[in-house]
Amino acid sequence: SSVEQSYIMIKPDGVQRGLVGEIISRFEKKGFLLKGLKLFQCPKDLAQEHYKDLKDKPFFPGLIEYITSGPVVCMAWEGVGVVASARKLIGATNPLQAEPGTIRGDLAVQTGRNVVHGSDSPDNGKREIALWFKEGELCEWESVLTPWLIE
Ligand code: YYY
Ligand code: MG
Repeated sequence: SSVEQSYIMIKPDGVQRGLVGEIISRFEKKGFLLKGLKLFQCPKDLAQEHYKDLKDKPFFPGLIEYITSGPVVCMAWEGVGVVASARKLIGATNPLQAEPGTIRGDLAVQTGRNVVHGSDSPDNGKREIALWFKEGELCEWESVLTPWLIE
């Protein structure tokens, strides 16, 4: 795998339930690099653009209502293979099917309240980070831990 970026978002239920620190910790502890972070009330048009591939699904209106129902935590995480790895850390879309040890498996019950989003491909990682963050909101920095994580 190569160095990639993934857009990870704590959804309004994760914020309301006080799971922000817990969820951020999972990505920090794994060893990924945080490049962007903000608390954000998402406007409807942005939610619709983010989930545009799902616009014909019956659950789409409810999904948009849920995502815009309160603040979300927007994050850009970088690392070797971060996109697929983050999807594994997050777990299956339906939390009842998500393995214990995953975020959804440990912390959520229903698909429509599954606490966190993660990009499904490196291209979508780029697209989503560009969609949710403005110029200047990402930080270019190096962690002193990198040599202890990457050979
Ligand atoms: O990438 P992931 O979040 O695991 O699932 P997607 O298939 O991309 O769907 C995005 C989002 O839509 C999902 O996290 C919850 C919601 N959703 C739903 O409410 N009901 C479904 N049957 C499928 C998805
Ligand atoms: Mg998805």
